[in-house]
Amino acid sequence: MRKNLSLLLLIIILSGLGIYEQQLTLNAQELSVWSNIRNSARTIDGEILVRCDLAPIPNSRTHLHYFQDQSWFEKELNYISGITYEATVSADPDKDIICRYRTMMRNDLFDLSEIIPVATDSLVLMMAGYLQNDPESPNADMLSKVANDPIGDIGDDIVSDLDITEHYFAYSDSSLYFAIGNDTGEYPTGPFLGPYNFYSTIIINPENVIQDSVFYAVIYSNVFNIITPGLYRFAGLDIDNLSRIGDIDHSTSDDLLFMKCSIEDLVDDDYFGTWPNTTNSLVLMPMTMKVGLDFSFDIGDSGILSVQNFKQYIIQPFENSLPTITNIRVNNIGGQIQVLVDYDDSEGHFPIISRINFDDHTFVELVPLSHDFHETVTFQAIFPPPFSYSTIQFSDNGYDIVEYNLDLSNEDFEHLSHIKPITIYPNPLLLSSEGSKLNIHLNLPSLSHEKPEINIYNVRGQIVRRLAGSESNPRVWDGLNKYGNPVSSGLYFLRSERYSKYTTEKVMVIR
Ligand SMILES: [Ca+2]
Ligand SMILES: [Ca+2]
Repeated sequence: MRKNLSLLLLIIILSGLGIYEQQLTLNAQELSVWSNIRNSARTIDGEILVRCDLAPIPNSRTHLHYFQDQSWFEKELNYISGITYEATVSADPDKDIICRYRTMMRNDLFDLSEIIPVATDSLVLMMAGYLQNDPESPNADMLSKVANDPIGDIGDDIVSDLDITEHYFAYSDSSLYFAIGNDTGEYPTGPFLGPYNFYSTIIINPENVIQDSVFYAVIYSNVFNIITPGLYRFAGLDIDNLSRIGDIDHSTSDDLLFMKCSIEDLVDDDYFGTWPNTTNSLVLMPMTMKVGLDFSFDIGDSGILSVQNFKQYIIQPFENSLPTITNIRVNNIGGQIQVLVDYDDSEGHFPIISRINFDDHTFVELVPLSHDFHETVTFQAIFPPPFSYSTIQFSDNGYDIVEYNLDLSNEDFEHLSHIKPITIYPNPLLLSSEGSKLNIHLNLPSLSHEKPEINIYNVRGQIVRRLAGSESNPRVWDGLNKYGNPVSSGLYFLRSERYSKYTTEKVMVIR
């Protein structure tokens, strides 16, 4: 069965969209496993926080890699909220930082058995390493590592020169760079009369249906003058349908074999399909082959399959202007106070600090309603009355604060302070009737994760019963004390703590 790779690639991308639609405004230009990549300004500690929204792919693991001082560094991601993850990179204010994400997942997408007889259990999705200067001979540190490969995973009749141990990839504006490591660190092409060693990386346009099993490969080999190092088009693993479509540069250093081909040679080939394609990606797999004098192909070893996304994220840390806040709106929604503000930052920085501080030293977070910080982003906070004079604070670097006064004490909102934080019914509570219970509504902000305990006191100030913090609204008191016995008739107090403030409501119990 032939598979349309582009369709499968879209499935993975779309698998993340259900969640996006609920939480965020989707940026159609940025359909990807890693979307809304954004960073803060440089902090006083010389660090930059980098966030992205990750499509929820089962059995996957994602890291952030960044390029600094001619090397790539790998960072773990920390969970922030929703589908947002964060990593911290150290930043020299004078140097660009190239960032890329790499996701390792189970391969549920590609079945290449039609064209290449190898198992592809795992898959790497990564933003390809980008080389700004199109270097003649890059070193391994400049290329982005795709993966290691086990030693010894080759057949008995395969020489260890063909045992792949690691592989790399990168691109510049005009070239593709490949590197393969093997078990010996040497890359002989084989004896004069064969069998011959082929070192290659297979290249597939995932959005071009694999018509007639066409794929491409950079190959380092030497079979007389018939198959020389170059960029080739295959139509199945068959020498008769092998066409040389471009030259490659090749070299050996750091025990690695480097190959470099022209992007133009590849994408201008008649069978290649459209470039750039919709997902801006190529599928790669390093492969070694043993080729007989009769031109029979045997697979030597293969490395992990990867989808290389030609998307770059480059941070320029040397400039910063502070964000501006406009259009502050305060609304009464169902007895809660909703504050909306519009946030703009000229460098597209997301804020490290975004909150409303109250005069009693408590605060609520302002939460962004979208994640594309190159546009205006509206932030929202919802919190319960009572309210007072307060300040809105934003900072894109954690120490330069942009501050606005928020005066909530005007008459438009005076009535809000009369809304009871706790409402109860029935009151009085007649315990003598069958199944009678007290329903307790906490008028909590919808965005709050706070689940306060409600304590019930008698008139002597003793705790009669604790109602644990829970999501359920209303909470219910069955008129029993903590020992499970019905309380006696009289006045009781319900008390709860929110935002460090106590609120109290009275209930009369009649038996
Ligand atoms: Ca291997
Ligand atoms: Ca800024």
